[in-house]
Amino acid sequence: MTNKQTIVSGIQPTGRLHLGNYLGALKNFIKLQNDYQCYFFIADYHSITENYNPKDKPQQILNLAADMLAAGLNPKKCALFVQSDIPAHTELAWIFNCLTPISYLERMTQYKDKAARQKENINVGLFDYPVLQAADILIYHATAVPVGQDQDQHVELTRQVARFFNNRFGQTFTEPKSLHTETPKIMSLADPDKKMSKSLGDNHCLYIDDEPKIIAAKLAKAPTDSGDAKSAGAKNLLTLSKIFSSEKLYNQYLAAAKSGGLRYGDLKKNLAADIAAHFTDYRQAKQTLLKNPDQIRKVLAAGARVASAVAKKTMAEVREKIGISY
Ligand code: AQP
Repeated sequence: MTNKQTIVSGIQPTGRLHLGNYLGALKNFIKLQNDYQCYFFIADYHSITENYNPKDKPQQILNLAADMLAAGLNPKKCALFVQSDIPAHTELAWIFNCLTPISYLERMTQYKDKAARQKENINVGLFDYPVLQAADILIYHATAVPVGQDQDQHVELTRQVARFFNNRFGQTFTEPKSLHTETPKIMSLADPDKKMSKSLGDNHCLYIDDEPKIIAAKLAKAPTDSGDAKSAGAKNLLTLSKIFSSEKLYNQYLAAAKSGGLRYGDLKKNLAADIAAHFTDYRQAKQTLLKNPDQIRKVLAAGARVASAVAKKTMAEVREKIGISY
């Protein structure tokens, strides 16, 4: 047993990871695994609330696991597993469903956005997604959840669900808080007033496995301004430069912007090279991992064993408290 605090977070296997997913979440997972008891999962049950092809899903799951490992998650330091391998998540979600008012879910902005995007498939799962997310988190008694800013409303709901349960059945769950990086909301390249999201399209996202040439081409097209870095697009590029460029270069850009003479052509070229260099080792490690999918499956199975032991213990307590243990 350890005295470390627990954190939980998941990423959906819905496609390639972009800089928003990396800078808002995964980069933090890699840092936090050294200090926390960590449960990181591939949120396959969440991902089926959107339109998808079942033939693609197994590879999407393996790809995401390869991404997370290649970027720096160490299976000796964290439990990395697939959500559906721990059926207790969905079991607990059902119990939470019976405590959560529909009106709370109707307020969720992500649900409203996604429902508007997939009008032909506004399914109950999409609506109930935050309750499953509450179960994902609370089942491990997490005290914190490393996520991007877009997930704050869901983490707040998780706290409310914990309260509903504790008030009705006695103190059981801890109320967790969001943990943000210094970049909790990376904006789209093509439309910097919007959050970088896969669903906006490839030209909006820099994927962490994009080849250097593609990174340069995408950045070259990103909208900016006359040189004072007051526009959302220029601010987004400076945010990226703060992370990926040398301090000296970043300070030069800031000084140039102050005098209204920031040359975005240079910034974009240097930034593209710095981002490509940052992910070189990751890209190679991912290719190596994908050549051995059985190794990835072994890591996921080991992670599931660790998660399952904790989840089972929580469920035994929950069943007892809600009165279905006979
Ligand atoms: N733009 C972003 N900036 C910072 N953090 C972000 N996250 C997502 N976009 C940004 C964080 O990434 C983690 C994984 O999120 P997810 O699996 O739920 O992916 P997502 O939010 O579905 O990613 P997309 O690209 O936005 O997908 P679509 O377009 O399908 O909705 C989370 O911690 C999230 O906060």
